[in-house]
Amino acid sequence: MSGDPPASLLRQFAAVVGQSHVLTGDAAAGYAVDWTGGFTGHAPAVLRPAGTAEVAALLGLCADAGVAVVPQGGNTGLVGGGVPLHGEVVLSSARLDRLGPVDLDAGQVSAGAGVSLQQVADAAPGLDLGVFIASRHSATVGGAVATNAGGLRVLRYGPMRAQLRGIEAVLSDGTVLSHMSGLVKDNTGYDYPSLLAGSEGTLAVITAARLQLVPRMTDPVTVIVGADGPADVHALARRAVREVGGLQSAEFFTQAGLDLLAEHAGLALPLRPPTPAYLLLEAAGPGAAEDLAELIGGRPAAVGTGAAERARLWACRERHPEAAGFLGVPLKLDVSVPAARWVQLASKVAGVVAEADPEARVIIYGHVADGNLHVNVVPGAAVADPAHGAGRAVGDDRHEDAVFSLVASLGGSISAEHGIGALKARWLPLVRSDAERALFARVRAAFDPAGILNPHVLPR
Ligand code: 2HG
Ligand code: ZN
Repeated sequence: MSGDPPASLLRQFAAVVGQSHVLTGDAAAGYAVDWTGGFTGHAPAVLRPAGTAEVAALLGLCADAGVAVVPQGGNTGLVGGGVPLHGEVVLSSARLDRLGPVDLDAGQVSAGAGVSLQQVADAAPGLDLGVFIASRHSATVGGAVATNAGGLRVLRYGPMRAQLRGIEAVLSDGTVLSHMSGLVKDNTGYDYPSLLAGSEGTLAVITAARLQLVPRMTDPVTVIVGADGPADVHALARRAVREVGGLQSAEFFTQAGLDLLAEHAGLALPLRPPTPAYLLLEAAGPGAAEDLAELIGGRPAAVGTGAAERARLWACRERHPEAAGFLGVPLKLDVSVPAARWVQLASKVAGVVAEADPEARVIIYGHVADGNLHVNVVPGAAVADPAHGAGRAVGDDRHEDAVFSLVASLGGSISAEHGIGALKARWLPLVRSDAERALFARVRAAFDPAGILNPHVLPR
């Protein structure tokens, strides 16, 4: 169906969720734009179901009417995957907010799709959620599973998929799938919860997840070590992974990003004099402080053990997603390469962007131990076009072409942890073969024969 849903369909939606949970007009506008301002669409209606049965009823109505649906959680995504860019109806998980009691025997909890990651992390005093991302206060369980969110502790606990012990989800024909018993060992057929992790809302609407929790850190120590550049950072991070038993995080950023944060956000620099690059390490448990001290040796370093000091050091890394935004609307590229090629990627990426657009500004940072680099690009003023959301002329793909070609030549991925969304769909053939994409399409058709779930995310 093209155009906005007819009034009769809106009345049917209201009969399921109640009139006050069918938002239209100004009330729906906030759901149509992402937080970077890079993706703006139009939400003809935002539906706020209170439970799985209501999700099933709504999807049944949408499938019958051929109305496309974009599931939306905390709207903290970075690739336009949760925004109605083509006038889709938004299915908000805001009211799927039930957090179950923690199962202390299994160290697990069941959480509705709309529960925030921070609420899961706070569910029991001695336990924590293994996935730790800067947007954790807004990002939701459903969105984090659907995008297989990564973040700052992947080297220790893996991404969201690794925390998943079960799922509840609704197919586009209204069928409810539920496998929430949380068994650690369960070889009884296809592992569809894993398949839904990273499916970006294209296969089913996730309504709840069973999550494995991890022990809460004890006696954490955070350090920022000064380094000469990517090669130095990478070598030190590799040693940290081997030599620091309680290592939780190994994060890279540069002085260029810090300078922007210092100038525009008043951030205090961690080291004086500054160095070109930095490695933030966090470790916990017995021996963490000693292991880190041995690793650092005589290098310049700032060390934090108390909550306030650690927060001050973490701000230097966690606020990096904002840094490029002070220069314009950033293009957020999230790439990874095999470990042995990370230095090449981090050293060359600004150069390939400069060849394509000499006035572009590039800020890099990321999860060095995962081979993951975030490349935030603010295109040069010469190509800025305020009419186009990303601050670029329509059809100007030079920046993505430059970065993704470099990544592909290094055997890497054009999305390490943010997903393909709308932003990267065009480049998927660079890293996934015809046979793979044909299989994706068959899987998708099996889950969503009506073709209504996030139809513009990942090519069909
Ligand atoms: C991070 O690691 C997030 O801070 C966001 O993945 C990265 O904004 C970005 O590009
Ligand atoms: Zn990241």
